[in-house]
Amino acid sequence: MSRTLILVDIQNDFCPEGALAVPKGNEVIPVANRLLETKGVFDLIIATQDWHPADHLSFASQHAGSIGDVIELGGFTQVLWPDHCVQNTMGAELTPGLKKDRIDRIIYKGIHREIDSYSCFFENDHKTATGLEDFLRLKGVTTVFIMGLATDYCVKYSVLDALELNMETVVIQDGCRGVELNPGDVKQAEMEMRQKGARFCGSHELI
Ligand code: VGL
Ligand code: ZN
Repeated sequence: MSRTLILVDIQNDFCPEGALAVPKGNEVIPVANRLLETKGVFDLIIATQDWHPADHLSFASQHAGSIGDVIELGGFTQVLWPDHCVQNTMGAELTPGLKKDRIDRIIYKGIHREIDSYSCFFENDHKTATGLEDFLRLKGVTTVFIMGLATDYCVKYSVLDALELNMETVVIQDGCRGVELNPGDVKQAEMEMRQKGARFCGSHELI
């Protein structure tokens, strides 16, 4: 049985000084590295990258609105973000501190201008697949461990989709940090993931 780790969006723009800095986002790097360096913990490692065109419609710069505003986009609610994770820029790169040599597969998301994609399985229309589900099915994966950035967006939606896809889903809690546009968002996200069936663990329990 393969143990699969999904590292969500551990990219420069989500770390301190990045364009969409997640408070203490850099603190997940040593957690990831410890799991990657310890032999036998995981045998399949996926990393995702938020990967937007420069004119992505989740960017406040493409609208009259301000950062943090909520608009309607293609029939779905959309938070407006600062320009971030633009394809082929430094901000979109995995953080240099991350031990990348053990990553088996990168999944890019948010690549279409018209629709955002928080989940690493489906875009926000809940239809367009990123290819991750097919890849995991092909590998016979039924359990996924998920950690990364940000707890209240991409981690949360990835976890909820994994559960909907009937995968056993474990959140590595100390390997996640949240944006917290509103105070309490992380707690709320954790509660929602738990209610839908996610299990939580600490990275130390896996090593
Ligand atoms: C994310 C907001 C916008 C994330 C990505 O990775 O959680 N959040 N794009
Ligand atoms: Zn994004």
